Amino acid sequence: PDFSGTWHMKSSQNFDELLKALGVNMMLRMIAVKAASKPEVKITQNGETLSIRTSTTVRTTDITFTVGQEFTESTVDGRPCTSFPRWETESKISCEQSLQKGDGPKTSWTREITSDGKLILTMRADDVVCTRVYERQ
Ligand code: R13
Repeated sequence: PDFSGTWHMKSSQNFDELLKALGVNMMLRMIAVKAASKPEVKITQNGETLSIRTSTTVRTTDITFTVGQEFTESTVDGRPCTSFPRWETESKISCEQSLQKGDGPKTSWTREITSDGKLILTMRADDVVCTRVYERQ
């Protein structure tokens, strides 16, 4: 599928719980949750290579990866990790993360294009799942 486009978030569940599971303190969680309620996501895709820019007022992240190849990124709480994205289905990328240093909850994300053209992002930390639904601008 085609992930490319400028995406706006329509709903978010459990983002605060996710940060809590990652051990982020209440003050930083409040700042992060507020900023993450109005993100802008820009994706460009070339075959199996995706670049994703996720912008908020307090934090912008850029990742570029090719499905099937390891890359370095950060967990949502900002810890460097090695990530391995793979196709879980024809329209869903599933990415396991492993921390470069230290221990923490097991983290991963998925990004999926639904048949009605929405982008669904999930982020996990152990058994906590945050689900965010995006629509094209
Ligand atoms: C600030 C510092 C404290 C930590 C943090 C974590 C996440 C975020 C901000 C911060 C934000 C994340 C947004 C994620 C989105 C994901 C998506 C705990 C490191 C800077 C407060 C804002 C938008 O939908 O793809």
